[in-house]
Amino acid sequence: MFCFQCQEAAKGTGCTVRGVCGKTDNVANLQDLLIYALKGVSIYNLEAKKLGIKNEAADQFIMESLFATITNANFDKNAFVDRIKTALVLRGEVKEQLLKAGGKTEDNLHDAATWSADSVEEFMVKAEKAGVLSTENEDVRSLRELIIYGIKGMAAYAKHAYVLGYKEDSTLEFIQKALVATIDDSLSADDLVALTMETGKFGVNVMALLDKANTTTYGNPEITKVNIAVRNNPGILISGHDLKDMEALLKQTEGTGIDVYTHSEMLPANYYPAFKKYDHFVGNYGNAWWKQDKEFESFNGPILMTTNCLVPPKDSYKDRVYTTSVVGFEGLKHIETENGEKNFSAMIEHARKCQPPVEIERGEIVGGFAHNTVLSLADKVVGAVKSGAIKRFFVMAGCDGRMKSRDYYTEFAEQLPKDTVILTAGCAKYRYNKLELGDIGGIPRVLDAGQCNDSYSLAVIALKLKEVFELEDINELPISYNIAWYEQKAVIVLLALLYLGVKNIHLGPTLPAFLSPNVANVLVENFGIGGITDVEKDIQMFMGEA
Ligand code: FS2
Ligand code: SF4
Repeated sequence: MFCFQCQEAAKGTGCTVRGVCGKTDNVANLQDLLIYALKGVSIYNLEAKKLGIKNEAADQFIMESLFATITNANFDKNAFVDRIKTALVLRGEVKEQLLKAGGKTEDNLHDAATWSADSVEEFMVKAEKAGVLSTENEDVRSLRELIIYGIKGMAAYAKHAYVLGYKEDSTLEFIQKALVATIDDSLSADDLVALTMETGKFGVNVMALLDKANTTTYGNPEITKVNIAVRNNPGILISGHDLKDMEALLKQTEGTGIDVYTHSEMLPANYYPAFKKYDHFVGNYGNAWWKQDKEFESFNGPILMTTNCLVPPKDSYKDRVYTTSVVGFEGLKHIETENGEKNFSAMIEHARKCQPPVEIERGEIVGGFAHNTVLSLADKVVGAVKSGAIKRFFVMAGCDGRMKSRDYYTEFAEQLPKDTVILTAGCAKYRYNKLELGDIGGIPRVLDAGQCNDSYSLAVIALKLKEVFELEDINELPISYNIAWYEQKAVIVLLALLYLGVKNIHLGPTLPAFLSPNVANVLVENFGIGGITDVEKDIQMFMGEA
């Protein structure tokens, strides 16, 4: 195996024996082969699209399969074997549709479009040649993988919108175009840089679509005080990003005596008006994904993982973890969609036999500062900037992770001057959303927009401020970007920000292992991308004092 898609890549270069995330070499190889198979399906599907043939099953399968390969989403070898088999069947179906409609395929089709195998053993042999290292030139490899990781994040967001009935064919088509581009040897490094920017453009589109899907279905997030203590009933904990699963779980648990709590990236569900009507929706339990080994243990009740990030579960609570959608882990119970619905009754029965959660914290956290709320406070915010009460905003969105070096973000938040405001989204917030950082004239110093996809809100806010202050360039705003990344959704967020013209983004705790020195240079020279150093120095640099 060779995997370097996340921030925890071993030794800062790549995992080669077993993932730091817990992914086995077999699963890593099968994920590579699945991506390769998706490239083959896309070759035919794009040709078919030119003739007006729409294979929705193929579009959806490609989107979901990319999502399944995101860090910490699925560790189940069989899930990937099944997906590779399905990909090969779909590839054949699309090819047949294409040929039937009089379409042609190129004479020298890429191997991704023609290879076949039946057994797991053959898959394993093929996978060795289909992985990341099969691209020899390190700059081309770097750009290809940057694009692949961007479309993985894009596919995840597209899937969340899709389940709520929102989709954009142009995004699904772009994903396939990008897949095929990564096996096209005629593309130069410059072509791939241009495609990286286009990936950012579609990243903006997909985040806007998901924002529309979430807010149209569940209302605009409102300023909310979220309870972080517990009650004395058995509970179900729900984690991940899928708001439709949240809704279904709340509906099915209503009146059962079972309480519902959010974990990690599901915290922002507390901000949506549609979910506030449920009395048994108690609040948020715990912190970011990586603390689940302790927090799932003390929660005592069943846990539903709707998306990443799943940590390989400990035996002590393994029987209480349920997966759904693209999430998987051998031995865990998986809840399928049947006739468009998910049935959580097994989890509810399970919860009845469990003790209430052990209280690990008390109090409240405040959030719900997505674009609609912040823009409704625009006068106040603009007034505070004009009067000098707010000197600078810091976008500190992205991911949290278990590396000790991420303490930087807590210290950074603590040491920021008191006339600054943090704009956050994603699970990165857990590094500072429980600190007592106070407010500026009633505006809290940490404004949480929501999940990582709600980084879109932060971009909308920045664009609005640019308009209000009549600036030519988004970079003239008093906003600095100090973003923590971990997995591939952060990659699409980053590319989206670059596409919107944001410069001088600092990325940590380490720069991606998949950026070759030359590709990193392109990002530094064109966009001023930088890493992090130490808290004091970085604050001085951001505040223009160094
Ligand atoms: Fe956090 Fe994990 Fe949101 Fe990422 S819960 S690192 O998947 O997507 O942010
Ligand atoms: Fe390593 Fe990250 Fe890949 Fe897991 S996802 S194998 S930790 S680089």
